[in-house]
Amino acid sequence: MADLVRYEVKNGVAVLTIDNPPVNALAPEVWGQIDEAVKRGVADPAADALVLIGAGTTFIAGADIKAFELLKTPADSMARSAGTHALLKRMEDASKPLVAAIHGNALGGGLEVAQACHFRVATKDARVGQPEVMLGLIPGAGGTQRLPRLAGAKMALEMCTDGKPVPAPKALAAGILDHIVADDLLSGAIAFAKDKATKHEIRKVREIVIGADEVKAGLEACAAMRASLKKTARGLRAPYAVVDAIEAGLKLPFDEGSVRERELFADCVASTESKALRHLFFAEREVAKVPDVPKDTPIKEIKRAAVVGAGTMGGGIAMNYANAGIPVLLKEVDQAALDRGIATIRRNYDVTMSKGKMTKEQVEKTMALITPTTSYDGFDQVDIVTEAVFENMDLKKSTFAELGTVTRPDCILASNSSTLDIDQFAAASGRPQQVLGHHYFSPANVMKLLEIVRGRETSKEAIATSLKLAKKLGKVGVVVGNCFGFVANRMLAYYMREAYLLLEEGASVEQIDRVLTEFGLPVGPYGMQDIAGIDVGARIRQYLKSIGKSRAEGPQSAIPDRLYEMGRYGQKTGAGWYKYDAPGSRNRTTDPLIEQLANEEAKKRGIVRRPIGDEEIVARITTALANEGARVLEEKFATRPGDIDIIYAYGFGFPRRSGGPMFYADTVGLPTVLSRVNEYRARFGDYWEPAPLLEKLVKEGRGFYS
Ligand code: 3H9
Repeated sequence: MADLVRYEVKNGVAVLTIDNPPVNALAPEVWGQIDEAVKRGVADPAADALVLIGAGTTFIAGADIKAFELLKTPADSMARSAGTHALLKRMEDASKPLVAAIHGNALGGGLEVAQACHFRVATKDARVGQPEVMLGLIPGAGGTQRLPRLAGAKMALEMCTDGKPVPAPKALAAGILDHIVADDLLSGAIAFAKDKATKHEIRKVREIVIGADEVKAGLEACAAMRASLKKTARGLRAPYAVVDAIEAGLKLPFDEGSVRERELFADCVASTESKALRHLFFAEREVAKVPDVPKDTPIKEIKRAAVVGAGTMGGGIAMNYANAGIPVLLKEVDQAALDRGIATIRRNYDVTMSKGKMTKEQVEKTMALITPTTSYDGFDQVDIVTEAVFENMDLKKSTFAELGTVTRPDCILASNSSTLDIDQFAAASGRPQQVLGHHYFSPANVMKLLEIVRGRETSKEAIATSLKLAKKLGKVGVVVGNCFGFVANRMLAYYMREAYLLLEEGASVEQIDRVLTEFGLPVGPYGMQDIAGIDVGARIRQYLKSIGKSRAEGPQSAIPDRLYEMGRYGQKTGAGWYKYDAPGSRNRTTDPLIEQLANEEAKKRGIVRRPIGDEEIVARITTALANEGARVLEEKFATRPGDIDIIYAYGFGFPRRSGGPMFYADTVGLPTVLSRVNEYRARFGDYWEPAPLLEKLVKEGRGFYS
C-alpha cells in the first residue's frame, strides 16, 4: 500500500506526515495509516510527543468525498462512522501529547482529526472549517460533539451551518487553535509538542465539561438558529441536522451524542440533497477540463483589458476586471452614455460600501482602475477586449471589424453576446483565432457564471486563457459551443416557452412564479423577465424573425411581444408581467391585464383555459429543460451533462439541492422524463419530440450520469 502517512522522528518528536495529494483527503486507507502511525509514535521510545502535519499545500481538506458513494445504506454509514469515531478516540487516548500542525486548510474531517489531537497549532494564514453542509452533510467524525466543547455551541452552530472557513487568528481567539506559529510550521509544532511533553500536558476535547449555563445558552442558540434557518435554508435538510446533532451533544454524554451524530450523518449522506451537492462539487471542478485543450496549453497573461459599451452589462464586466486588480478601459460612443455608465458603477460600489463589504479607500482604488473613454486610444495596449454593445448583429460585426484594426494581433476579442453567432464576429474581426464569446450573466459583477463560447476557429490558447481569467475574476467558466443562445439561453428558451404556454392554458403568472420559487429557484420566470427587461427578449425575437427563425421549437406566445408594444419592459418601466409602485421599484402587485391578455391569446389559439396543478408546472418546465439539454449534449454544444448543471446552478440559480436540470432528470428517472415528453407530444403536438439521446439512454437503462 502506498505510504500515505510517513513516519519519522525529529528532535525527539514523532512526525506523522499525511501525503495524499492534492489535498490530503481522508481516503479510507489514510484513516488506517494515521491510526497505525499514532500507535507507532506512542510505542516509540525515541519519541516524547507526536506531531500530525500535511505534506504539500494543505493539512487535510476533509473526508474523501468520492468515498461517500460507497455508503449505499444507512447501515453502511453507521458502521463506517462507528469505526471512525472509535479511531478518533484511540488517537485522543494517546499517552503522549499529540499536536496537529495546520497549514492551508483543515476542513471537515480534517478539522475533526485535528480536534481529536490534544493541541492544534497553525500558520497565520491557515483556515479551519466544517463545510460539510455545503455537501448536504453534517460533520460526521465527531465535529458536532467536539467543536461546541472547544469553541462554544454558538460558534459551532455558525461554522457548521454556514460552512465558511474561519481564518487562523479568529480560530485562535475562539479556542479552536492553541497557538499560531510565526515561522516554520514543523519546527514550531515540534517545539510546542516538546514543551507539552515536558509539562506532561494532554487535553482531550471530549472530556471538556460543558457547564449548565453553557448548556442553557447553547440550547437557546440552537432554537435561534432553527428560526433563522427558516429564512436562509429553505428546502434544505442538512443545516437542520447540524442543529439537531449539536443539540444532542449539549443534552447527552459524549458517546451518546456521537451516536446521534452518526444517525443524522447516515440520513444525510443517503439524501438526494447531499448526492446533488456532491455532484455539483465535482462537476464544478470538471468544467475546467476541456478534452481537447491540454493542461499545458500556453496561457496569455491578462495585464490590461478594455470593454466596449458601458451599459448595464459592460459596466458590470468592467467592475469584474477592476475588482480583480486589472486596469480596464471602458468605451462608449458619447460622453453622456459614458457618464451614465460610470454613475451606475459608482452607485453599485456605494451599495457595496454601505453593506460594509468595501471601504471608501478600496472603492476609490478600484474605481481608479476603470478609465472611461470615448475613443479607441490605448486599445493597442490591452490584452483582451470584451464587446458589450447592444444585441444587434450588424452593430456587433462593425465593432469587431474596428477592434480588429485598433488592437494588437495577439489581443483576445470576446463578445458578451447572449445569443448571436460568434463566427460572424470572428470573420468581421479578420482574426478569428482570437475571437470567442464571454457570456456574462446579469448582474455581471455578481453572477458567477461565464459561458466561454468557442467559435469555429477559436484557438486553444484563447480558451485556456479565458478559463484562467474566469477564475481570476471570481467566475466559474464553462466552455460551450456556438449555437443560438449557446447552452444557457438555448435551454432557457424552452423553459420560457413552457412558462408562457402554461399561462395561456390557465395558470397565472403568480402561480408559476410561486411554484418555481418553491422548487428552489431564486426568482420565477416572470419575475426574472421583469428584472432582465422584456425589451431584451423582444429585440432578439425581432432579429430572429428577420432571419426566419424562432428561439424554440413549437408555438410561441404572443403575450411578451404585446407587453413590449405597450412599453411594459418590466421593473425599469414600472410595469411588465407585474405592476410596480414606480419605475425601478421592486414592489410588485398582480396586474389583471395579464389575465385578460392570456384569455385573448388562449381564445385565438382555441385553448380552453383550465386549472393547472403545481406538479404539472414543475414537470413541464423541468422536462423541457432536460429534453433540450439532451439535444445540446448530443449535438456536442456542451461537453458533459455536469457542464449544463453548473451553467444552470450559477447562471440561473437552479436549486443546488436538486443538482441542476440534468441531475434532477436522473433523480426523476429518465423513463419518467421520456414518458412525459411522449405524453406532452400526444397532448400538445410534435414540437414535443423526444431528443434521440434521451430515447437511447432509456433504451439502454441508463441516466445522464450512468
Ligand atoms: C467531510 O469531511 C465529512 C467529515 O465530517 C467526515 C465524515 C466521516 N475529497 O478545489 P480544488 C479534489 S466532507 C476528494 O480544485 P483548490 C478536487 O476534486 C468533506 N477530492 O483546489 C480536485 O480534484 P481534480 C469536507 C477532493 O485549491 C482537487 O482536489 N471538506 C476533496 O481550489 C483540487 O481541488 C470539504 O468540503 C475531498 N474532500 O481548493 C472541502 N477536496 O484536480 C472540499 C478537494 O481531480 N474541498 N478534492 O479536479 C475544497 O473546498 C477545496 O478543494 C479546497 C482547495 C479549498 C480544499
